Amino acid sequence: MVVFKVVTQNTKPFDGQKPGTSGLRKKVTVFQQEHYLHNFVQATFNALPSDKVKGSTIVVSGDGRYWSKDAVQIIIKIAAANGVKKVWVGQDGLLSTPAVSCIIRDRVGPDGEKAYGAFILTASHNPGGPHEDFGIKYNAENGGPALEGLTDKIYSNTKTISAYLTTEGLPDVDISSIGTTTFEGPDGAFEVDVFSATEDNVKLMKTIFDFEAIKELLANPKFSFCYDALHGVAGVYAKQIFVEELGAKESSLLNCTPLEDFGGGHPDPNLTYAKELVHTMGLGKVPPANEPPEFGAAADGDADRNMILGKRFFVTPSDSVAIIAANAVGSIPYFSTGLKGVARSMPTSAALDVVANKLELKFFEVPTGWKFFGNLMDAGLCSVCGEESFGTGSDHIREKDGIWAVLAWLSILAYRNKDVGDGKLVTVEDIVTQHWGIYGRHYYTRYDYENVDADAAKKLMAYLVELQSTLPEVNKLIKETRPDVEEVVEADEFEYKDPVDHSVSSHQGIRFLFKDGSRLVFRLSGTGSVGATIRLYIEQYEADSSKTGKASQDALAPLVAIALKLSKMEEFTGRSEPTVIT
Ligand code: VG1
Ligand code: CO
Repeated sequence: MVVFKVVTQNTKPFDGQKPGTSGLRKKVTVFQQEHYLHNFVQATFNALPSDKVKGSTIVVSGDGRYWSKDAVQIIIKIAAANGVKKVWVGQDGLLSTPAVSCIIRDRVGPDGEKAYGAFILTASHNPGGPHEDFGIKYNAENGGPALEGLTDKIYSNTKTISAYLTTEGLPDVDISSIGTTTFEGPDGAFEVDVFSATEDNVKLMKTIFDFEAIKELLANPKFSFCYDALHGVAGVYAKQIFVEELGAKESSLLNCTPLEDFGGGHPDPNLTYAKELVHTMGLGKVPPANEPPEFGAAADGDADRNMILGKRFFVTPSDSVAIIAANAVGSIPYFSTGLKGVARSMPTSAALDVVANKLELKFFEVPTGWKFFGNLMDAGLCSVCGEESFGTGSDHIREKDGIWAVLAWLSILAYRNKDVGDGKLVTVEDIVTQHWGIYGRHYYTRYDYENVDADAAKKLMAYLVELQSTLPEVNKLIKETRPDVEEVVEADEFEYKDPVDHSVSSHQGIRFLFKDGSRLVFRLSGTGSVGATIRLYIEQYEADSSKTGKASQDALAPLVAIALKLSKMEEFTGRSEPTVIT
């Protein structure tokens, strides 16, 4: 058996190893600097209680982006040196973010062991490749992203780190085939266990959804299905679940082979970046050669996001979570006893609020980032939650779950069509328009200004905060720009007090709240790797069901004009157009 030693390697702190909304994301070239990843991993181990780390099992895997395989080997060695007894790795180093969450919570190893935490190697929806992004985040024992208390500790450790532990004599481990490799370290055996990326996840999905009902829907000749993994890790799960388990045609999968550079694209499931799917579904500029499928969906690089499309129809993520919540009971066996509560991130539209109100469900509004849902779910306060950024999920795990969202929609469609017989199929569009008829419609859009000069972005945000203290000024400007828009009645920076652990998160987005319930929200992204990204969220509620059929850009045009005027967007950033509109 291979015997290894533990050695101490001196190092110096790197600037800027502060985890953002979802982990540390930087250019690959930054991560490739000697000691860079090592420092962050050691800083994480130092932030965890050492008695928990010693003898523990840790998961290491990710979305398969460029440099992941090197990173897996580096982390295996640092883990071994820090007293970890077992490292679990998905085959080829691949595990989706939701699958990691599932594995931490549900997987029991051959020796009865459970995982204590995970390093997830992903920069999610950011592009990959030698000159693009890499990322790492730590997930805790509940399967969810590390909370701010822990990420603050990690960051503070990165600023003072002077040495890390690694091994001498421990070779790179073969992660391409399933099986366990055992080594001998100073504290005894150290094991690396490579296992199927999909097995535990499929098992869990089968306990949540009625696979037979979905199978029947997919087999209905009137129904057609299409899924685009944008060359991210979702492809691995899509093949197993949609094709192998549910009988979808192999040809219904687009870009389902994971690639280190995602084929050169942005693995971001929205109308701008999921080009092929958007075209196939009849939502592109040029009509497709074939009749579009009834249902289409896409995922991001690490498969925690989802975009849901009907034939020539886009479902906004804010509507999607509201519709899933409204239809869960009945359509999805996991929710047969009802929902414990629902939650959304602050910039997500209030469509979910209206459902919660009508169905008398507990409701929570949290800051942007999935980590904020974890405490609510652990406390049994929330079953379904979502973000406007194409994230939807439930308390079956502690991450958003792209495949789960697709299965949820297929379940709703299957349920609505169970007695369709020779009749007309109930479509995605039907479900959404019926929903608007009952609950009203939240017109919604998000403007992203990517890679803006960081200083300019900060100045714009500071200017907006200042503006908030002079509402009469703001309302005067509104009157001058669009007299048809109601006045702003409240303006603040969103602050969240966690109802479970009472921790407070401040400066979570600048809000302008209008008399009729419309909202403008401004935030700086916490997931970019260079410069700054300004996000502008615009929302307007229409309760009158005769007015819910407008084109969203028309309905929102007055508010967009006001947002750009108020923020002096072009003046500060030099941008006359956003990079992405969703
Ligand atoms: C973005 C989204 C946020 C999401 C986060 C991580 O963060 O707005 O809703 O939770 O990405 O998603 P930001 O700070 O850039 O706005 V993922 O799929 O990139 O892990
Ligand atoms: Co993601």
